[in-house]
Amino acid sequence: MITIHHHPDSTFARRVTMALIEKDIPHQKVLVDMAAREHRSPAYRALNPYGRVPTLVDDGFVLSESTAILDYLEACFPAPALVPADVQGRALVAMHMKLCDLQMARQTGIIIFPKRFLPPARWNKDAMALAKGEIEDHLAILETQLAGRSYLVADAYSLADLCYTPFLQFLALMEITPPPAVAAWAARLLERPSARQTAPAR
Ligand SMILES: N[C@@H](CCC(=O)N[C@@H](CS)C(=O)NCC(=O)O)C(=O)O
Repeated sequence: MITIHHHPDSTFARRVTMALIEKDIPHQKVLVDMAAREHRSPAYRALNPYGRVPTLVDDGFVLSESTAILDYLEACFPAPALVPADVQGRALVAMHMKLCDLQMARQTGIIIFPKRFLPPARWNKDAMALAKGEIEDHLAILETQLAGRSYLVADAYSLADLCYTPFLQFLALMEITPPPAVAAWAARLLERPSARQTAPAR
């Protein structure tokens, strides 16, 4: 049985819970009480030395990093497929997953962590403005790649789209107006049952 250590406010853990729903994978969830700093406890660090969620445990096999977990789930539960069948399609999905982390996920965290969890007096406004500009530059690139398409790769929903979904959720909170193809894509992704069922409370 797969166990996923998670927190419902975590964007990265949400990727994994979405994949579990998309693939209808039997699993159990363990809530890591981040407010109580349980993610920093020796017991949790024994699973994930970096003290981050998500972490997957599968019959004693322990795996962290959301994209690695998504790849593992895809390999263990290939249907319904969330990657294309062809080698080049899979390579493109891997590229987009990496670019999501490099160009959007990190920057989104810089903006939304303070906005969700800290009083304005503790916001680093310069870092947040820089991150916002980087996201806007990245969305302009995605806009050209998404023109005339519904999804990033092979015009089918894939792990590439799934990886972006938790971060696209917060465009409004980040006060980012996405260009039209990105806006339509974000709306399409956020309408999926896996996204609706995992939408964060704040
Ligand atoms: N690269 C990691 C990032 C995971 C991550 O940063 N998770 C956040 C919650 S969204 C966390 O656990 N933060 C706690 C901390 O860094 O202390 C992944 O893809 O799983």
